[in-house]
Amino acid sequence: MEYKNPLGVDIDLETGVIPGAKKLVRRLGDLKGYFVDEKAYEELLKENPVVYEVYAIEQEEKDGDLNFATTVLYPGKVGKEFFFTKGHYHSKADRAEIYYGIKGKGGMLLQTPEGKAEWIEMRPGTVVYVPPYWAHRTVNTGDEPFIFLAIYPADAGHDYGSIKEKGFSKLVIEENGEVRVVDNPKW
Ligand code: S6P
Ligand code: ZN
Repeated sequence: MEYKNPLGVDIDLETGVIPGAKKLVRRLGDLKGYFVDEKAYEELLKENPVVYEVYAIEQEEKDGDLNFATTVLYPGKVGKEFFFTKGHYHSKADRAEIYYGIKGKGGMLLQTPEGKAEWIEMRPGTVVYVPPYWAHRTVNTGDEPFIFLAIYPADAGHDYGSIKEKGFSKLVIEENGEVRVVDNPKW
């Protein structure tokens, strides 16, 4: 039997960086078609800001093993809609996931394949359980980076397809200075 080596790393709780992790950067240009207000999207695209960064420590895609990753989701809006991650189902749809809030303010939109949506607010210390089969997207509703840790099965994979096409049935917007979760008119 060959055993893998255990690993301990310190997440920088101010920046979200995991030393030695693989870094992925998503700019606004990578999120074409995701925001409802297309005019506001095209306007902000001139600056093409970074929307989020992911620092991931990933294993081979085998069952029983675990990956973990931090996400640094920057503050901002496209029209009324707060910045968010793309959102995905898992390729192995029955794989669950745990999120842990580290810094900043935001929340998670979850959705079943039938379109039933839930919104869970997150702050530092919040644990969110993502059950099997639920799509999940995080949203920054604050004015500083929203940083969280995700722990997920190594064979979960990401299925972005249907969220890219249809989005979520709910939008998280700012209206009169308040965070509101409303029906998506394009759903
Ligand atoms: C992976 C986990 C997170 C996200 C990350 C970016 O299962 O849920 O690490 O990958 O927050 O979101 P997305 O939707 O672009 O993968
Ligand atoms: Zn996931």
